[in-house]
Amino acid sequence: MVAWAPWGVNGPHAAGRRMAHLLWIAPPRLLGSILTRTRSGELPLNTTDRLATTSSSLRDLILRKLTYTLGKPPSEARDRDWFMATALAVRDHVVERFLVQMHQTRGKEGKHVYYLSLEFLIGRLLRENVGNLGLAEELRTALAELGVTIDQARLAEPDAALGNGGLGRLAACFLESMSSLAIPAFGYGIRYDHGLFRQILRDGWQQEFPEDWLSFGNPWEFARPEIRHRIGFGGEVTAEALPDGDERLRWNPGEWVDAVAYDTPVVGWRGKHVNVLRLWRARAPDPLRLDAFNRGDHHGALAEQVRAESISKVLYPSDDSPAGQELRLRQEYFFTSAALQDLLRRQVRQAGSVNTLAERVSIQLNDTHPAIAVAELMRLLVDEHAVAWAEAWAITRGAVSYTNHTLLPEALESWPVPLMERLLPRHMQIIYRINAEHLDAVRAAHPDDDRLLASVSLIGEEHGRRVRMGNLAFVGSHHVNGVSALHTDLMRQTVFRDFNTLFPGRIVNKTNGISFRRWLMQCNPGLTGLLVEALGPKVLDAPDILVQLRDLAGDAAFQGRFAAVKRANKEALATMLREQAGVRVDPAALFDVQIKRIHEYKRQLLNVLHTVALYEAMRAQPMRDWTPVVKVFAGKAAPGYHRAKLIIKLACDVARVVNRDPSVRGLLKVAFLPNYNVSAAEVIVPAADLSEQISTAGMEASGTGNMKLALNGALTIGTLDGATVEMAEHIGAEQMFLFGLSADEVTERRASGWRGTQAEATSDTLAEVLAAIGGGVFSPDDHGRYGDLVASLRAEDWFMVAADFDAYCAAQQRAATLYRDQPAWRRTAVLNTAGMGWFSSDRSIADYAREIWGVPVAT
Ligand code: 26W
Repeated sequence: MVAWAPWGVNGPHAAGRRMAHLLWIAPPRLLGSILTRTRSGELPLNTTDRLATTSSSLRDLILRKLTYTLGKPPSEARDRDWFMATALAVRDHVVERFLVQMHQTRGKEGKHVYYLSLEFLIGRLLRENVGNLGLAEELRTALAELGVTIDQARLAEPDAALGNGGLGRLAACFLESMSSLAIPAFGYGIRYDHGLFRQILRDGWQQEFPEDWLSFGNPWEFARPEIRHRIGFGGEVTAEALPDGDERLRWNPGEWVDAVAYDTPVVGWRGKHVNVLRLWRARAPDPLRLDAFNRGDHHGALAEQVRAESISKVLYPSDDSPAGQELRLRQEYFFTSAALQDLLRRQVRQAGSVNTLAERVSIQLNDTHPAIAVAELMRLLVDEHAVAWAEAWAITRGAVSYTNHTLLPEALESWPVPLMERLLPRHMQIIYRINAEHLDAVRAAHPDDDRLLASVSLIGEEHGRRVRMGNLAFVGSHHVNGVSALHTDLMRQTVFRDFNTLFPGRIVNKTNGISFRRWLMQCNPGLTGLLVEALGPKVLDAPDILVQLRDLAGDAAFQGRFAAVKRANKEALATMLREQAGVRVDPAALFDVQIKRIHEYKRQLLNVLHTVALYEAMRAQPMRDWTPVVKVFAGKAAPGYHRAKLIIKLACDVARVVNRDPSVRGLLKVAFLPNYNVSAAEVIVPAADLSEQISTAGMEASGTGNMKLALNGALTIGTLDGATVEMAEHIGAEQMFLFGLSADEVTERRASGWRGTQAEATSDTLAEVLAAIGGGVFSPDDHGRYGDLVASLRAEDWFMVAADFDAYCAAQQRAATLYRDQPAWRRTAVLNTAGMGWFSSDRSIADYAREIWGVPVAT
């Protein structure tokens, strides 16, 4: 068996094209009927009809898909058609595994995990599915025979961006890991027609355009029109007297929307297991009001449909900032209710009743976005399944757990009570009752502590009465977790301090991880091949053996091969920067990358200030022996986040000036790559030398880009924030360029009334940089453009950009110096990869499974 079959990179094959044409003229015999009727106990496939996994059978299957499903002859096929045909062929293999698995596990399904997330940032799936099925080599040959390269097909796949950033990408990595660990799981989310916007930079200003990932169809998904749940909104609650004198409350919604299921299979590593990502699409129960249409009211006839379907139209592009709109609440309730109705139906079908729900399912809430689940599950149990309140509460708390992903106060969701009362009147009653019982218990344990009651109440009174979704999620969960050790500690000390006292032990840590399949094996086949040669194929299944690389870190020959892989990846990135950012760079230079959402706390601005400082220094001493540096920026700003958009503009303004200035002799280049997404990351991550993880300490919950970059041999320049702290423990702090204030020091500074002018007074460099930017050196067309930005750094400096500036420049200096000693740099790069085994999302998921979900994991 081939242990590692990376994607080949071949040119187009003219001979193959001719062959494809001949094959098309004489299409291969249709497979017999593949599926037989499945009664329980019967194998769902005729063994004689099982798909073969040879390259020729794959070739025939692709050709058949092209011909009969897409209706195209090979001579007419475009790259997109080859992608579709290939994906459909690969999907058949996925389905086959799924059916066999269903047969094997029927009746002995273990506890199921349900991962509820408003975002799944999936990216492309072809390479992942092919890689996990072990079909890469066969597919390469199959496509070559058809005259197509695997990359032609691969690059034609749209990038599914149903998420904003870290939280959504984490959900995608977690799903893949759950399949890889054979944990029975469903992902539940929304099938947005339009994912995250396409970013275009016009003269350095971000502009947003709708993204249309479904316009040519999605070959991975199965529409399930028969799986549909009714979701209510508005209306009123009525009381119905029961014969025993009790009353039963009934919600009569004023409006209905249907949630229709679309299933995407998620294949685990080595095709071990297939789970399903079930995304809901909103449909109006009645597509058309025919009476209105016939009256000539054509808009009115469609109004309900438009209103209903707007729920799954578009992803909110907010990241760490409140969305606030009613539509967002409708989205959250829509998918949460659909998910819960769906899993309850499965529970009743399999177990006969809802009573054993907590033993049979684990419901993980990805942030507070699905937190309404606590009230909705209560409603379904009490109102629809006639479970007594106390028992329903025990079931709910036994089944639900919640992950917090941010401490930023402006990102903690809360909904105005009047909006909730209008949209979800029954839920509001339920929340009041949960709150009353919760506060009674608190009062009993802590009499006369009004501050405590106000702090842990589910209703906040600060900005009008609002339902605090974090508090609702907390009381309704058996475990609440943070996403890095530091973040979890800060949760205990800050947002959930009082809850932590009331419910000691409920808050646990689950440090994030990344899928090594996507973020090493698929995006960096060169490095993967080298690792397999050095450590054996076991490294593909047991990433902890990466530590053995430490023995090779000083080996000149190994270093040389490691560096050669990096060099090839840098050449690929250089091509992308030329084509997409219009910047020519030298692949020998130090590639210093910062790729993530643009946000003040992530401090792209600090990086830009350093860029300006370096530029000024190079101009002052042009003939010094400078380390050549390429600064790569990529990331999107929330459309309404003006400061973030201004920071993008500044990076572009600086790039324009620096890249054109002959006095720096090309030793400093700056590129802002537009439209950052998962696919761009797959090119940038393997090519980076230096990874910027420079958030204000205490503000980045975890970070996962930090992990991707270090795994691929980038050295980190960073603050002790999020999971970077734990990376330093695993890699060794001396192998990183750590700098700046700690989280505690940031808190102290803020409390002490820190001002950026204090830093400016002691740093000539900072003073010069601020003067240049503020004075319009980079904005000759608009001298005042950066006046406010610079003023905010001189004043409160909330994000400690001025405060950390000198320490950051010193760390940059250390990096530039080390880069000149290539053997030392390479040794450090190898040690970085060696220390990253623990950051696999398989490890994260195994921790969730054992410590939160109570699900067995095969190890
Ligand atoms: C209500 C507005 C809103 C929007 C997005 C609030 C919160 C969010 C997310 C929680 C922001 C987010 O993506 N957080 C990131 O989650 C990653 C996965 O855990 C972490 O690695 C990042 O540090 C964290 O910023």
